[in-house]
Amino acid sequence: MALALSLARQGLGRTWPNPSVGCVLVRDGRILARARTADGGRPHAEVGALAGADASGATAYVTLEPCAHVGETPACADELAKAGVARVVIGCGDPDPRTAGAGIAKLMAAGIEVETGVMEAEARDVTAGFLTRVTEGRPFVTLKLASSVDGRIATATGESQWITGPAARRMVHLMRASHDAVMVGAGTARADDPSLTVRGLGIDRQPVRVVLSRRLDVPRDGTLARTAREVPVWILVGPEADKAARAHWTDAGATLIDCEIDHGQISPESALAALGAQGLTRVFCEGGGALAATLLAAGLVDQLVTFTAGLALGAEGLPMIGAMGVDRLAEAPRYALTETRAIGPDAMQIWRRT
Ligand code: AOF
Ligand code: ZN
Repeated sequence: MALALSLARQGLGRTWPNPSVGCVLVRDGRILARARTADGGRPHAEVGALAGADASGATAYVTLEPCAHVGETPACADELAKAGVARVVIGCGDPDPRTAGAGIAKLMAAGIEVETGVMEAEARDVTAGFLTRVTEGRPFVTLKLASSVDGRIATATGESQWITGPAARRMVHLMRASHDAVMVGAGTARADDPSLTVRGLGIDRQPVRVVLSRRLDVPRDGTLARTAREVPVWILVGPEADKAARAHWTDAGATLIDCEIDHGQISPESALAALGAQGLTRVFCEGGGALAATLLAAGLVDQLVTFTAGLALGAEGLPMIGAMGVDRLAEAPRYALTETRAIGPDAMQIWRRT
């Protein structure tokens, strides 16, 4: 199962709208075949592994309950049975209503021995994006924050490059690659003219680039506009986005998605629901401070990744998170530390919503 999980991890950011699943076939203590869900979501992991070996009498280790539905690919539960697999060991259940226990039932009906809940916490963790999309209708959200020790992201004059070192920035690119999309607010798109792509890692599949811009006031001659045909750009807009801007961005190759407005800004719930409806399972939010505050205040951040550099910028520096309207501690979303690590001269910490 640990091997199946590591296979599944390798597919993160590459299989949406489907989960990245790992499958290992074993017989007499020997590994016969292994596979993960293919890029784009098909074929499924089990089908990939079964293609590589005669699996009769084998045990299949799968991170997610095998699917029960016949779609563009056959049902994995049926395929495992057809191949004569004797035993299936499952990490976590698949909440997709087409499966949700029906995969296990099919296996058992075929006389296969089934064991569930093996390394379940790890399996749920690698499948978190898909689980969140199916059960909550939105993608799993990771918020990245990079700041000085005193939580500043720029000096008072706006200088921000670079607060963290090259190793931390490289880690950010690695994290972008394990998400389906990278998301920023319009302010960041205007201030930084970011490319939001994964660079320097030899990765061939880029995450979708998502910008929230109520008025669609993202520079039309910027990097995103210039490259929208190479790597997808999706802009979440409000009703006041004007016709000319819409036409410009559509012509440039961007996809515009209309969202609801709440308290004068794009409703974060409606934005994430729209992204979930498009099939995204894992979104990596890189700010800015206003979007970070909105998402945090709405309780829509599942995981925080913080990079902290060893310098202090003082109270006049720009804070990394905007106003959240928190009056009482109990109103603030609480996170628990799951990992802490030195990355070059900086600290990286990963926090999970409690
Ligand atoms: C598996 N193994 O590797 C994956 C599964 O649209 P389809 O037909 O490809 O089915 C997608 C559904 O299959 C998806 O919603 C989820 O329930 C399941 N994903 N299942 O047995 C896999 N990726
Ligand atoms: Zn399947």
